[in-house]
Amino acid sequence: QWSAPTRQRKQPPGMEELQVEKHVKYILAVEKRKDDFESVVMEHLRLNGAYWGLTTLDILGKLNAVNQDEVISWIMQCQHEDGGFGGNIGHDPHMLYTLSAIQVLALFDKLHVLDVDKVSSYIAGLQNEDGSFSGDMWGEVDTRFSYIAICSLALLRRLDTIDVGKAVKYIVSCKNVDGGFGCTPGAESHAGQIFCCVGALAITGSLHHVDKDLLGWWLCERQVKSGGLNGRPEKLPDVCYSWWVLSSLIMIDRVHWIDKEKLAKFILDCQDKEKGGISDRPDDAVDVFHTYFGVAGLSLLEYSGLKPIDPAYALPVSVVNKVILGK
Ligand code: GRG
Ligand code: ZN
Repeated sequence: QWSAPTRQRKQPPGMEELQVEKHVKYILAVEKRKDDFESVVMEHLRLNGAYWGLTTLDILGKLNAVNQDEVISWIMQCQHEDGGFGGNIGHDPHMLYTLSAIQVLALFDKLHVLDVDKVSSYIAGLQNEDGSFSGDMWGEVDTRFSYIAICSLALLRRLDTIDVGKAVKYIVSCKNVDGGFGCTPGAESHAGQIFCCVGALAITGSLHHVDKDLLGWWLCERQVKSGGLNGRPEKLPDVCYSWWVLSSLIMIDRVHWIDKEKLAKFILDCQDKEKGGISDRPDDAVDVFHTYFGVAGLSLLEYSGLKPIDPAYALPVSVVNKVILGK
């Protein structure tokens, strides 16, 4: 659907280098810490955090630095009787953590440890009559959950357990006159929501519902003077939009509408060159979330030495090829 990236681009002179070793050290340290501020606030998000950290390590070619058996055993303890996963042991099940569990197991090529029927029936059970999805038993509806359901079931090769036609129809009902998508019908376009809708449409082979020129225009207007991207008009740039916006532009074949070099420079300027990690904007504090989006963004920009990442599945292309195409 989108052209395969080539990995040969050299960094122009004067551009910061990606501090690979420092970022690896930073992520490994965050994975181990249990009692500092970031770990405490992230307690409920740990499975999602594990996905961010481990995917970043894989893109950097360092996934083997973690103890795979320990991670898998902890993930399986986050699963509930109904098939869904919580963000940590003893936490309630939710779609988001269920996707993270599937993604991390896919990274380790260990999807076979799952009871696929059980997990897919948890996800399929959250589809509503109008085709939309709720995030958990409490019922909040959002196109984020449409993406999560579709991405999860595609990775499990069980898209047949939901009504894909209705799911697509619901996503299309969230399309706005500016070409973008919101979280529910009529809600404002936002880059994060656009990634979810375009990603779900890409996975289900339904990108013909997108007005690529109109949406491409809205997305490329997200680039500001510093080279960074924002998530909506008039907002500040933030490294995470290097993922949400760029992946969407690639999926609709309009990535040449932004200045890729300036964006790479913005991301590289957000590195903590001493302690490792990447922040949302230059000179802010780093976190694992923005470290992932910075590295994943650079991978989408074909930065040399990084594994290519798939813009729809948010996993290394090699992992997607193995899981989806069996090669
Ligand atoms: C596997 C990559 C992946 C994702 C899973 C959770 C999810 C699916 C998608 C989330 C999409 C989304 C809504 C992202 C936006 C997150 C974000 C930075 C929200 C901030 O919004 P505001 O309004 O910030 O607080 P701005 O930048 O508009 O000021
Ligand atoms: Zn951000």
